[in-house]
Formats: sequence, C-alpha cells, structure tokens
Amino acid sequence: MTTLFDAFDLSGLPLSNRIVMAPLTRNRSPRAVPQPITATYYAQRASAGLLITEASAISHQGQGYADVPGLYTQEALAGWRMVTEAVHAKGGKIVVQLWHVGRISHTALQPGGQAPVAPSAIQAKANTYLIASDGSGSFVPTSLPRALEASELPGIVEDYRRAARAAIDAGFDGVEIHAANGYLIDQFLRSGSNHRADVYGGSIENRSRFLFEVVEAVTAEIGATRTGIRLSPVTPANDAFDPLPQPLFEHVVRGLAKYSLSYVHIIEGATGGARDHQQGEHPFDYATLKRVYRSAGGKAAWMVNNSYDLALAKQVIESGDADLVAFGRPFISNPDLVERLRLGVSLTEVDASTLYGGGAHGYTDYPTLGVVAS
Ligand code: 8OZ
Repeated sequence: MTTLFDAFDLSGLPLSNRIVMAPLTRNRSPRAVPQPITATYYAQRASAGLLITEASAISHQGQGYADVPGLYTQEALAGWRMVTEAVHAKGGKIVVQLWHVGRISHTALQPGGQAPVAPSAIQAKANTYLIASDGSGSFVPTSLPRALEASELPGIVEDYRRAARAAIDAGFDGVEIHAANGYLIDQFLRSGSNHRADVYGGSIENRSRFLFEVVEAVTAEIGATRTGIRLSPVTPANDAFDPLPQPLFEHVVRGLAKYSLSYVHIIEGATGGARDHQQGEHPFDYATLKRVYRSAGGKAAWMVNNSYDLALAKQVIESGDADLVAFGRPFISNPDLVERLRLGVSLTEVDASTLYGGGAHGYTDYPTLGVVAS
C-alpha cells in the first residue's frame, strides 16, 4: 500500500515523500527581493517532498502586497538563487509560484501609483497589506481596478513566460501557475469578477481563455513536466465568486489534460477555512473533477490541500484519491513537519501575529523536535 512517506516520481523529479509545503505568503522580501533569511527558512523545511514557494510576482504590475517577492528584477532572482541552492544542498526540491494579483492590489504598490488591472473595473471586497515607513503593517481595502484592454493581455502572458524562464535559470525545479484564490487568472475564470463582452468574457470557454494562454506560454517555454497549476474551485478568498463552479472547473481540467503537467493542485473548500464551503446551489464534487481530468487523458499528479490533518492525509493517499498532499500553516510552525507526522507526535501551533512581515521571529525560530527555540 502507498503511504504518505513513500517516494514519488513527479514527472522525473524524485520526491522523497508525498508531503508538500503549500505556498505561504510571509511578506519578508523588501523591494520584492528574497533575503538570506528566506533561504534559511526554506532550507529548514527541505525534508518536505516538495516545497512550493510563497506567491511571487511576475511583474511590478502583478504585485499586490507589501514586501512579497518577485521574479522581475536581477536582485530578486539573485535572492531566489540563494534559496534554491540552500534547499538543494539539503536534498530538497522546490518550485516557485507565479503570481499576478490583478485587482487585489493598491495604487501604492503599482508602478507610477496607477490603478491595478483586472478583467473588469469591479473593486474587490477584499483587503491587501501595506507596510508603513516605520515598519508597521496594516490591512487596507484594495483599490478600484481598471479593465484590461484585450491588446494588453499578450504582454501579461509574456511576463508569465519570462518569469518561468527566469525561475528555471535561478535554479528552481519548476513553477506553479497560481490560478487560485481570486487573483488575476481566477478573476478571468469567474463571472463575479469577469463582466467582459469580448472573447475573454461571457461563456466558460471565453473566461478560461486567459488561463490557457498562460499555460500554453509557460509550458512552451520550460516544458509541461516542470509546470504545475493551482486551482480553488469554490474559495471565496479575495471576493472570488461564480455560481456554477462545477462546469467551469471541469472545462478547465479537461483543457489542462492536453498538457503533460507535473501536477494539478486543488484547494478544497474555502482557502484556509471550511473544507465543505460551497458556491452556488450544489456542493462541489472533487472526485468528479479528478475523474473528468483522468478521462480526458490527464496524467499529472493530483495534489490536494486545505486543512488536512494526519488522518485525512493518510486516508487520501492510501486510497489513491490523491498523489500528494500540501500542508500550509503546519509547515510554518513545524519545520520538521514530515518527521513529526511520521512519528505521530503533536505539532507546534502557529503564531498568527508573525505570519505577515517582520524578521526571524515566527519565521526561522520555530523549534524542531528535541530542540528548544533559541
Ligand atoms: C495570504 C496573504 C496574502 C496573499 C493566496 C497569495 O491566498 C496568497 C496570499 C495569502 O494565494
């Protein structure tokens, strides 16, 4: 029987177990540059089968929160190079999450203080995070976005392509396209944020067009086997809404099945919240989503995420319902999460006050088993 702790072949990338560190925003990269301490943080967690970095902006326009990292300056890529080298030195594997926030941004974070961009000029009922010059952080409402011209989309697709290439050149084992949690790609997918009248809006096919253009560009540049994608069919995160998520996401995975992707990463329910969260009239059927993907010929690893505990993670792997399980917050406060799960010992609780922004405290000072925090 397959267990959580068995090795896994991720499209030729050997993983030492089926436990993945989910992408986790930490706001500790001033000027979008990962720091030496970022390398320490990821290297401490290298016993995960796979590390997925925090979301990383593909362009300045794709940036939506204070001090999140990017992939669009040489300085940032040099910072990421330190991270990939530190993780690989510990025998870990690491992919970077490619991010364009779309409307989940603020004029203070955009080039020239301009409005953020989105499929439609609809302000999200959501907050972003700013850090003042005195270092204090605060959540503020996102700014009203402007609707993108169709003629601007090839430039954004090009930013994804360039960021994917830069990521591979910086030593990453692959990339994850962030198509979840109410950011730009998800804003195109869902009718709540996409009111366009052109070929990028209206029907499910049209709303999915931008996603497939990004997938096409990234896979053509670095290879599908180094490309994963994250979806969140029913999350309300960042004001994401669609009344008919089932046919929408079945269309998406049917289209993804044409590519030999490394993995499809599904957030089940509300991101960081209820696993049974629902949008529209019916509970979302994740088993059918997977079946549709496999019936269409999709071979990628099926990665699941959201509030898994050890028992649920064991069950989903042992039953074959998923190939990989991603853990989020438990990885923040348990750098040796794999070992703790293996031994079935208790986990350290996360300190919510140090999640976003700050320095080493709550970042690199969580203890491993038998070691007292300094
Ligand atoms: C928490 C805070 C800021 C951003 C996501 C990138 O939800 C995020 C994020 C999470 O995908």
